[in-house]
Amino acid sequence: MEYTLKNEYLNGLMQKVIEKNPSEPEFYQAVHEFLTSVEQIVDIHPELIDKKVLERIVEPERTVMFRVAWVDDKGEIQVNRGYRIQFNSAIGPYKGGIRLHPSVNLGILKFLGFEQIFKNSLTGLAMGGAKGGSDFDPKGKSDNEVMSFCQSFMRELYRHIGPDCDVPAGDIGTGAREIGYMFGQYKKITNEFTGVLTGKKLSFGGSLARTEATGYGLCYFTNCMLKKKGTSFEGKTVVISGAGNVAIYACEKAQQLGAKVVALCDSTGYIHDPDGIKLDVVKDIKEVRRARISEYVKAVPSATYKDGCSGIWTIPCDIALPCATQNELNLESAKTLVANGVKFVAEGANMPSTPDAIAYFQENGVFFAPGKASNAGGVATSGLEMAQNSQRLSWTFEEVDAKLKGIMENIFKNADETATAIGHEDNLVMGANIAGLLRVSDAMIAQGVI
Ligand code: NDP
Ligand code: 2IT
Repeated sequence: MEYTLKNEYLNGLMQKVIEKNPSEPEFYQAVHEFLTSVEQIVDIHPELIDKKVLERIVEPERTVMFRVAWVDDKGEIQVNRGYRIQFNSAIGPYKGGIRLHPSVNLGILKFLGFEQIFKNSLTGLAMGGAKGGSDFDPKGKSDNEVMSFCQSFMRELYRHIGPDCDVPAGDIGTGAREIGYMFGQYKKITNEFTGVLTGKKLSFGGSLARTEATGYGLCYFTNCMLKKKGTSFEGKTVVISGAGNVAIYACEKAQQLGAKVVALCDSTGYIHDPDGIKLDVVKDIKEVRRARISEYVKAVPSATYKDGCSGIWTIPCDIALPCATQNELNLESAKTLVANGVKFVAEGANMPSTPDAIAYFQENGVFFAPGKASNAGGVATSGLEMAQNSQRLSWTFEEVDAKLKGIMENIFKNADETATAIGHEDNLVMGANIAGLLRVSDAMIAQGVI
């Protein structure tokens, strides 16, 4: 892929990013998409160049990399690498998830941390951008091994985070179990019970609706897109990739709003249930037993299972919600989806669609939403968890859910109006990047050269 831009200055900046960050293709992809949007406004916002906002924003404020040694159930020592990228704190303490997956590397976490800056800005809350993680694979590990890893990970991370400094949370491979072990270790070392992590269990400071928030928020956002086009979820056929936290609760809310969700997948394959996914079966497989999605057909014999993930995009649908991982939906899949009549694509995962897939959607009348806008409900509700922790209060499910819905509707309005204002109506990629950036750039300039 060539990462060029028409604007000479922005093109030079892009080439500098490539030179300074060797072998980080996902980071280049995220920066390139961002600069392509910024290209639309550099003339009317000369401060972005004069004050070197763009040069500064592509450079993380701090990157921590560390050894994570732990002992497995056989008594053998294992060594993983841990990371925390504290990308930007202009509008609030660093905030973002922790990914535990064997594919994790510096470039992937930098793309995630970079996008988190604009996502968090769009929520309207006071949160800067960060991301962390490790190449540790929780799959197939015992609870004891996961605890051993999480404790070792936190033995180093604790010195870099804090409730007013950096507040990590879940992401791929990190759910309530991992957050619990990390929280316990942080508390043990610091002797402080604070809201230093979000996504905690309810018994020690977690927020109601945080588990559901990313998936529900994605559907609230998609609902705004549907509404703009004079329609709704009612009676629509939906395909959702993934079968993790985001996918499960996107499925739940889409069903509540009257849609029929016909497919889900995990990294081994996908299930197709033309009668509509039975979510209680999926929750039992994924949340209780931590098993493979292929188990679904044992409980629902009328459904089918196929190996491989990309086949899920060959299933005809009106709405596609990619909720698994980056670059899972490529140009070929985009063409198949369009040929089969898809009209709306909203990203639950971070950067799941390749750039050529996004361009294809936009050129073929598909209303497309980028993850940094449509999946912001998770981190927004993390922000609400932080607020509750600071007050030492818990809000009801209904209160949190209503705030989440309001935030998602605001994000849609902001991204949509920004896109229209620059002459690119319905281009939510541009709208989200620019609306997210302007708040951060205003704060960065006001705070001087730091
Ligand atoms: P989970 O770990 O709960 O689930 C991830 C799902 O995606 C699993 O079904 C997993 O399958 C599948 N998956 C992961 N990696 C791959 C891969 N390389 N190829 C194919 N399938 C894969 O994670 P989440 O649901 O929390 O996260 C999903 C996406 O949503 C990520 O992009 C994440 O960054 C993003 N996100 C998450 C938020 C949150 O609050 N949790 C908030 C905003 C965005 P398997 O089990 O087989 O690995
Ligand atoms: O990508 C994301 O926004 C998340 N994984 C959630 C981060 C958070 O701090 O809740």
